[in-house]
Amino acid sequence: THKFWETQPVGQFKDIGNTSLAEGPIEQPTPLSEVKQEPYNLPNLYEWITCDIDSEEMCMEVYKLLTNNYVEDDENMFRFNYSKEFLRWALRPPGYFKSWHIGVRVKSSKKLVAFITGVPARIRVRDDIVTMAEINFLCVHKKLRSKRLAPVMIKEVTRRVHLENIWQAAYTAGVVLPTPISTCQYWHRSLNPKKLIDVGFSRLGARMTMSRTIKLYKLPDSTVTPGFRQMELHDVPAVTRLLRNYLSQFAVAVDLDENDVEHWLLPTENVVDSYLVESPETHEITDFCSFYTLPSTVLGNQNYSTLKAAYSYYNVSTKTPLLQLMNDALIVAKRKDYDVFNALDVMQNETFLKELKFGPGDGKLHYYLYNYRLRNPLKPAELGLVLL
Ligand code: MYA
Ligand code: JJ1
Repeated sequence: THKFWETQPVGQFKDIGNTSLAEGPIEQPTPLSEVKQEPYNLPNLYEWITCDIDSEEMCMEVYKLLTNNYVEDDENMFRFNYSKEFLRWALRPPGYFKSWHIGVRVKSSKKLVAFITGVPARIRVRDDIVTMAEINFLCVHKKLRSKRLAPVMIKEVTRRVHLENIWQAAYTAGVVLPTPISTCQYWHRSLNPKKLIDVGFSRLGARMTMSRTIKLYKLPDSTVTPGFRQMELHDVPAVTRLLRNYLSQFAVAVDLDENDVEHWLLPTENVVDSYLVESPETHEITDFCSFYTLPSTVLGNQNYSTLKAAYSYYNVSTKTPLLQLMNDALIVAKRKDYDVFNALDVMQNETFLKELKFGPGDGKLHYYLYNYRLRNPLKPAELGLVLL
């Protein structure tokens, strides 16, 4: 019942728990000369393009395709609205390949109707560091759904990844496919409860009034941790050391060097925010927290058109209790006018979610690896990886 996924080198449902299968690559690499040199065939009306995301026009076309056709919640009330600046950041990390930013146009009208991307990343799986593609932003225009275009997009990105001599990938999806390495829960912390209720993102709890709800979620105006400040360029070496040491405890985690940290974690307005704690005495960097900005379009509401959401990214505590660090993150997000702070139950997030008044959402996020088998699924707390 997964006609496409059954043909791919991914963990199959029938193999779950089969201890005779070793962990690691499912298929061996082939010589590059044996990788198909021409793109896969598209239905005749369509053509492949490589997107130049640096170009303002191209970036705008991608932005519009995603704004109108990308991921929605299960009741179609909200749709992810990644900004152009965010897309440029997400798609141009150190060592990125332009050839992995793939679009499909209608030949006659030149209209962009589908998109898929990859970016390179080193992912550590237990003791092995594997160069992978992180696949994201798979999107087919609403009017072209269920025509089996997605499998062609996936095969084409796979071919272009293989051409760079990379043979594994990591991706997340809201749908169940063969076979998740882990299934995570979304949690939400209201910052602007009145608006969240007005747009249908959350509901007034039982025996709760609006004023009691507003009081429940109130936060102080300023952060409490001495030495808490924005990350700056000169912090990159210290933050890299802190993060690498922290991420070493997880079964699957991203492997970040200083270049990666500069790209992924140095603050970029309305894209990514990072804060750290510099000890007022020793000037040591002891703690770190970060979130990225991903608004959602509110579909069909009279009063509001967008929801401003912060998504927990990478957080490390060595001196400041994680609870206090994340409470400071909530305080800055509130001060910056975010409506909600979202987090997955990855890494050590379980330890603060309930206490800081996050509630479970109706969405789950499944994590996947391509051409790499794990014998058993992981607990979310064993994941040190957040995809955008
Ligand atoms: S996850 C975000 C995905 N995007 C959205 O949800 C946006 C809104 N939806 C759409 O645009 C369409 O519904 C999409 C499917 C494009 C998702 N991941 O063309 P179809 C399988 C993987 O008739 P459509 C993200 O971006 C489905 O099971 N496969 O369907 C990560 C079926 O196969 P099978 C998916 O609805 C993406 C087939 O597609 C997904 O018109 C990672 C049906 O195709 C999904 N999210 O289009 C991609 N949804 O029959 C994999 C459906 O077997 C990367 N399908 O069940 C793999 C690694 C590649 C690189 C490897 C390198 C070595
Ligand atoms: O945002 C999500 N759910 C919200 C809105 C639900 C609206 C009706 N369906 C939600 N709100 C409850 C909040 C409440 C606040 C007070 C405390 C209790 C909780 O649950 C969900 C996540 O929960 N988001 C989605 O469904 C979007 C898609 C998620 C899959 C993403 C796939 C990503 C692609 C990867 O590259």
